[in-house]
Amino acid sequence: MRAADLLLRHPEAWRGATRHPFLDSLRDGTLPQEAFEAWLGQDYLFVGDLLAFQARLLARAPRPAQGVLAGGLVAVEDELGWFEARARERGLGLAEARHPTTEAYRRLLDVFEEDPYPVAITALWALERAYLEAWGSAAPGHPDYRPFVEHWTTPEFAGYVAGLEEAADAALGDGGVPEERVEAAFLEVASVERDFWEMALSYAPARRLGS
Ligand code: MP5
Repeated sequence: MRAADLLLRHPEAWRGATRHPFLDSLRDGTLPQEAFEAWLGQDYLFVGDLLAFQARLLARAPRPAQGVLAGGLVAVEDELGWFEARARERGLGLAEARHPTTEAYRRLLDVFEEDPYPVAITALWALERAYLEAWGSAAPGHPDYRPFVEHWTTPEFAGYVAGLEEAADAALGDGGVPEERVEAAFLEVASVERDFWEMALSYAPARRLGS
């Protein structure tokens, strides 16, 4: 199996992860400000969790995959600084508590950490590929949100995702890991990615009701 086969086998799940009213309204500018803020705060927390996951994945990666994973680790630390700068510009704080969806994603990363390496590298590829496609669907983005659309649609980011796909293909090609587990991990990523968009949209009205 190759990583890209998973996209073809599960088009509906993948569509759920990469197309969403959150992204449509980000493109046309109708997104409620609070929904965007909710996403920003929660994604910052997610990226912190992802950094820890990537660091541990790098530690057990085979030699040919170390380059792409080491580059990704530096990029993700850089990205935390980028989030902090964007939040400062908007006058927002970032020290929010994890929403249950963000917490569920963190626990899923912990599960992948216990999985064999081919499962974990495929999961990392899937979650990065999801962001590449999701933000691509929001392009060019309303001017208020354009820096975010650009961040996940650059040729460099697409190149990184392609590098992860190569690493995943190499790992999957070695065999030795049950295909069902790889497939299940892919579907778990697709599902929690959809939940993440859903969380951001539902967070805003919920917070208004509570205030
Ligand atoms: C990514 C992300 C991509 N930032 N948030 C979610 C919920 N899924 C995937 O990771 P990165 O490091 O921002 O490219």
